[in-house]
Amino acid sequence: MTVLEAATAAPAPAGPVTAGPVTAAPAAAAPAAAGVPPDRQLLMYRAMVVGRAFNRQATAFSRQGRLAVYPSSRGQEACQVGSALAVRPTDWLFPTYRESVALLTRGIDPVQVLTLFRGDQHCGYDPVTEHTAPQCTPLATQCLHAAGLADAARMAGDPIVALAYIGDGATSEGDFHEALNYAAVRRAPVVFLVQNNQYAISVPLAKQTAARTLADKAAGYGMPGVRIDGNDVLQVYRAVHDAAERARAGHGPTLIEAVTYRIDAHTNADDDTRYRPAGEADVWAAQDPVDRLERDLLAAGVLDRAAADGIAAAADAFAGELSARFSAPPTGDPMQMFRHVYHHLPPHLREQSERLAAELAADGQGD
Ligand SMILES: Cc1ncc(C[n+]2csc(CCOP(=O)(O)OP(=O)(O)O)c2C)c(N)n1
Repeated sequence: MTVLEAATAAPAPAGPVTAGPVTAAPAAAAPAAAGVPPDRQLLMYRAMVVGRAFNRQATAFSRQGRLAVYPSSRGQEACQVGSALAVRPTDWLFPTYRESVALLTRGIDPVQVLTLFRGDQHCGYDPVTEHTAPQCTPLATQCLHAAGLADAARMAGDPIVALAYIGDGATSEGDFHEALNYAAVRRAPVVFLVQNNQYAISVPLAKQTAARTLADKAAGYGMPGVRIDGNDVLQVYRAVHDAAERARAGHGPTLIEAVTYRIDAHTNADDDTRYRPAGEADVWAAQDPVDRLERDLLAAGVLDRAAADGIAAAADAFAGELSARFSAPPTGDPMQMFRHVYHHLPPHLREQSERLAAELAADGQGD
């Protein structure tokens, strides 16, 4: 089965709703494999291995100057894959810049996923057909969009759920508060998934909030808060799936805090050795979500070495194909960025547009 097929397969039947008081620590969650059939666990593994290869390849593109920027989710593949597979294809995702692997898992073409990071002001895919908003760079604004869309769907009787992704740092933004408050009051069918990867660029969580956990914040809005191990794909899948079905049944939003770690720097433009203690990433690497699932599946006999090697080879081939497709130059018209915002360009933008037009003409690319 392809990654795309894996991403669009129907979720497993609903289990008990994870609601009520927050769990004290990720380890306190229920046995994760319960209720997720082996073939589905295998699909998750495959999607995570492909996601890791995608992170590696996109990071290489950024180093080669073929992408303007790439925010890697290496170390967070369990959050990305588990969440994307836990909702229905008709449910809406509201991703941040970090969610490329979730979009890939959903079945969106990898070249389209990377379009925004190439410097195009539009995302490469059609948000309406993909049921996926453009990857959001302003922190937390996507939470408001998710709450609004979900509430509108609720009023229209459309049984869809919005899954809003957000980082730990962005929970300090006013838009996060406003979106959770609105969604809870309106019983909007939203799942807010916080990937607590410990840092907002260089700011550690302890400087971001005085709350004991981010999941604790849910109580203040009157919604369930769930804290899970974000490096365990089955816990992520289960928690998001249960929260989505709870929302679909009319019981309103849930806040999920997935505790994880960003192994790579914030983006290729950032030097993480300046703010992270040496050795910290190594401690988390021992909890690596891809290795962990591989170990579990090997131990359970769901996977054998030969199959794992085959999946690794397929992921390498996927990355190679992406690299080949990415050598084609972008097709967008650079002059497009000056259109459709101002009826009359202000003098500084007029000057820039004239300069760009002259450069394009000199390159033989002008109109
Ligand atoms: C409203 C707003 N303020 C500041 C920024 C600059 N900025 C970009 S990413 C980032 C850190 C976000 O950290 P977090 O929410 O933890 O997400 P992560 O990058 O770790 O996934 C900041 C401050 C921004 N994009 N938007």
